[in-house]
Amino acid sequence: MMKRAQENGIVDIRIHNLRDWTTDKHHVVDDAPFGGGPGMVMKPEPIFAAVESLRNEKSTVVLMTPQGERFTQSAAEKFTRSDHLVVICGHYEGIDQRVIEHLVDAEISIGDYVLTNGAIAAVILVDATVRLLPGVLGDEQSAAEDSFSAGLLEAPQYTRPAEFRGWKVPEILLSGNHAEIARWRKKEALRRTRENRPDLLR
Ligand code: JFH
Repeated sequence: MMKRAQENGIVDIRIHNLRDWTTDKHHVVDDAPFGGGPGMVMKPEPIFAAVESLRNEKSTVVLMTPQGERFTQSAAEKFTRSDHLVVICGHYEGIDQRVIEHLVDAEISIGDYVLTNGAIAAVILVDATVRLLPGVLGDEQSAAEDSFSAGLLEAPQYTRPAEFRGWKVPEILLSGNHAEIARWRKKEALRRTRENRPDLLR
């Protein structure tokens, strides 16, 4: 999807290496934390140099971090309206706080688990954001978007054959009664949401 979007001129995705903005012989981007403790911290200078050379007046600078605000569909809808995203992907255990306070517009976490690095999280943010750009999705997809925004999980789906290994497709779906089908889907969507994601029902 991202490849096709790029080929169609809908989006331009570039990957940069922070080490290209270092000035020391060994291209060092990390250092030990002030105050002690385990792990290494990303140095501010290469990140400031990189972002200041890549951003423009319209850029939104995003930092992927487990400490960030949760990434949601509505966050993707906001980012897709941005003209230019600069996504900072760290390695190591942390990032100098001055980057967060003086360079970053949004600190984002994709979920409550710890990845090995920010690039893995960035792929998810970029995918969810790019697919919302006009021309990336077909019409069927855009309509399906409404159902997530409606705040419920989707109803189960079936395709041919109507019977597989003795397991039958719910008869209502073969009935042609569209009002009854809509009612069934609403009921199943609620049941699934209650079972898998009760938090969505508040
Ligand atoms: C990232 C990493 C931090 C230390 C929890 C308590 C102590 C390992 C850059 C985003 C989401 C990420 C994410 C994003 C960027 C980076 C690895 C960071 C610590 C962890 C250990 C480096 C992880 N949603 N999950 N993970 N790491 N912390």
